[in-house]
Amino acid sequence: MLSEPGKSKFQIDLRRHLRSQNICDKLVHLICEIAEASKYVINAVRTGDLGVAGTSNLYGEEQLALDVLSDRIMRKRLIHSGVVCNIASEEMDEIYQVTTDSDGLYSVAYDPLDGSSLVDVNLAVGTIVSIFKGDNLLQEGRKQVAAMYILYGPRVSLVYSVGDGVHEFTMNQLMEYNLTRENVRMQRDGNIYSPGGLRNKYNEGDEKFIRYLEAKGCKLRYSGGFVPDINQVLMKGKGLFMYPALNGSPNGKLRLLFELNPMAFLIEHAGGAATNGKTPILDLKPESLDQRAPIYIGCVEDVNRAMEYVDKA
Ligand code: P6P
Repeated sequence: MLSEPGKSKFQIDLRRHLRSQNICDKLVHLICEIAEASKYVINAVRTGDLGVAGTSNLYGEEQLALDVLSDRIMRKRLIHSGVVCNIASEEMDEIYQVTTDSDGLYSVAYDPLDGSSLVDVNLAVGTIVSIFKGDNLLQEGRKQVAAMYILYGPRVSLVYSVGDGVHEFTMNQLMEYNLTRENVRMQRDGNIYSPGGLRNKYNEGDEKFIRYLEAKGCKLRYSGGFVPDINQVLMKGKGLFMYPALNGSPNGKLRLLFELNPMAFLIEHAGGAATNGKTPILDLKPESLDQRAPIYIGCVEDVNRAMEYVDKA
């Protein structure tokens, strides 16, 4: 617990907390720059055009104006940070090389506004960020040096880990991020489940698992936004989010680099687990930027139980 004489932990800002984490100044600067960029993304979410951009992303999905604007905000901030050599975005077709000299620099993969289609019905959305040392973004997620998300909900919160606990900051009236939860921990077992995708496209094992959860008395909590749905499981410390393989979509929907790796890093460092049904997410070797994978993520017992049902299928 980070304590400062005369200061409640709630007055500890993001930079001060990062400096207590025994990481290099460049990584402190990078995470703070991403936090600064989020303030412009918030403005875009609250006031930006809700229409389509007339373009599509590397998955062939139609981009919204907010996707393109949020991506430009993030990319510009990272390019000018002075500590980034390569950038990959869910909204860009290929890696953006900032500099060929990667010595002491970082590579960043991000989803600038995950769930952007939810903004026009005023549901919570978020920015998801994965950070590696050096120039290689196609590494196993376990090699990330940091992961974070910013959740644009009724309150704006920033959650990060550099491998030493998971910590939440909440934005105050001055748009400063102050510590609100330190060393967030998952329980072994839970009573919330968040099933992504269409149930009528679930495989037999997944459908049986859902029926087991319902028989156990678990509460269904699903918003359709990966960031708020994961944040709920993480901050309550209970339950499981799943987006399984679907009939017709053997790898599910969610993206390994931009969504699954950072969230799996955070959940594991909070004492939880994340797998694709057979292998820990963080041990999957990405073969391409647009790789997808099924995911079961949350409490260790719930994830293990899911594997029992999936294995029997
Ligand atoms: P479905 C949003 O589009 C997203 O990528 C994630 O944020 C979310 O978990 C998932 O898709 C929702 O997908 O098929 O349930 O609408």
